[in-house]
Amino acid sequence: MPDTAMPSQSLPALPTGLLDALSGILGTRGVVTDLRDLEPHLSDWRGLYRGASPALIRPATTAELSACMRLLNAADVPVVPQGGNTSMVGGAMPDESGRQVIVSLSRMNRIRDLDPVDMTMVTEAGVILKTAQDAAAAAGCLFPLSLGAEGTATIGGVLATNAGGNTTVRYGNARDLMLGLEVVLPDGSVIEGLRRLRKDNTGYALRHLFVGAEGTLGFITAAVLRLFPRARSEATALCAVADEDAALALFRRFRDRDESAIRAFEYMSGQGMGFVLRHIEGAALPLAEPAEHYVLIDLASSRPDADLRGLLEAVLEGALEAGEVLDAALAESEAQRAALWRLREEHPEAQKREGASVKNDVSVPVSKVPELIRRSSEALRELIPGSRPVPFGHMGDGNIHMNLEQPEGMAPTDFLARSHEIMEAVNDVVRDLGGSFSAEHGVGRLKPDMLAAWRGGAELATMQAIKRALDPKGLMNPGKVLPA
Ligand code: FAD
Ligand code: 2HG
Ligand code: ZN
Repeated sequence: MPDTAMPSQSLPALPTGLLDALSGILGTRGVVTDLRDLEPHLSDWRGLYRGASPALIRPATTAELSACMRLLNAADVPVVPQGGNTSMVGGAMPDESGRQVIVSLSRMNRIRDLDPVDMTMVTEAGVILKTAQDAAAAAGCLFPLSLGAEGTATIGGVLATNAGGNTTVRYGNARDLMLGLEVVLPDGSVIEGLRRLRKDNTGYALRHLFVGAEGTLGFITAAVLRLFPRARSEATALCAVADEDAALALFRRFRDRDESAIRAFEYMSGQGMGFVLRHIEGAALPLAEPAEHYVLIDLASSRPDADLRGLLEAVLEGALEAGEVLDAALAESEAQRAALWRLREEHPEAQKREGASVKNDVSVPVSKVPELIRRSSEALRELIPGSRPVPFGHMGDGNIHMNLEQPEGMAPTDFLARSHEIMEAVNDVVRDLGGSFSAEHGVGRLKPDMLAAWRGGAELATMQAIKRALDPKGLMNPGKVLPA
């Protein structure tokens, strides 16, 4: 559970000569030991953890990382991979022991290749997600993974967490966008799997082991990513809908009419939208009046003549007549489209500004989303009177952020002390609906106990056997994902 231990003030010694040996491989630029420079790497975006570390190393090539890992592994030094440090579950945090070396691949930030015929892009792990999107766009293609942290999160990080985001409903998770991987194992050996093949049934698909492993099995150093045709037609709308069932009914209307046109289908509650309007500068609701439930619909097609505006209007007209949609604003320009998306993407920041919150990144079958929202909200309000449920997220793929904001006036520490109960209240509903306690953010340092409870028996035993086989000394991102 969240903790707030302070970092050790004096730098704990690594084995004698190790820092010099690492500097010998990386140069002085590649080894950071100054506390001021380490500082941003010792706490996480949510402010749940504060760790300590003797050093952060920054290899510039796969060979350098491999050489460093040979040394560190031989010296029994635990390591923590860190990308953009946007993890929502403390996955990239060192613990408080002051023994864990942070490894950042931020200098491995080259796009090695982009091929618009194969529709592939080979990027190093330190490439920022937005940079990868922009490179694809510059070549007339699309790299579709899209999430609020895309200006900071890295390709290594999004693959290591199997990130989802806004476009999963159409393009799948990060895993589905990956064809090949280059990986440095804990002992320094390198899996050279940068194949760009659509078909490759040659033994175990090792690349998939490292996607979603959250840095517990090895380092992802580079990846072959899939590209897609860029959008040539787009249409976006924000709708006020009658209730959760109406939101689902609207999704089905679009799916029945043209599933291939749906790029994103996001749900937001009146509560969350209220926080955005209160805390985010320039945010404005383009509807006549506030509602209890909203949906953001984003349609896209690579066909220049796809009449998405017509599709949007036709479906919304039917839904208005049926009383499912109460009001709608259709983007008339790129600026309006961006403004609508901003109302959705600022939800995490607005919630943070409102006060303390507990996140529940859960998924259920799409048909159960309305029930999930209703039952969890009720359970949470009952658990902590005055608390404010803030469900929002990727309704089209069944992943709702079933978050809870503290009651107004309650001390944040008193509220956060109940994090475990809050998460379990939601998990009880999720379990009943056949869902998962972590849809896209992963397990990290926050939820290994849940993994034990939800994935026990042969499933957990197999995960532990894989961990032992690849990392027998338990030095790769210790304390993350698997229960102690
Ligand atoms: P980090 O946070 O640095 O690390 C994440 C994990 O990956 C850690 O366990 C780390 O050890 C490991 N890791 C990092 N790099 C490597 C590597 N090269 N090799 C092996 N392991 C590595 N997530 C979603 O899925 N969908 C969203 O919509 C979404 N929205 C977000 C919005 C905001 C505002 C924020 C702050 C976060 C959001 N996230 C979302 C969570 C987060 O952005 C993702 O988990 C992202 O994939 C993490 O990338 P990163 O580079 O920051 O990785
Ligand atoms: C999103 O969808 C992210 O915006 C963050 O996954 C969700 O803040 C959250 O709980
Ligand atoms: Zn999300």
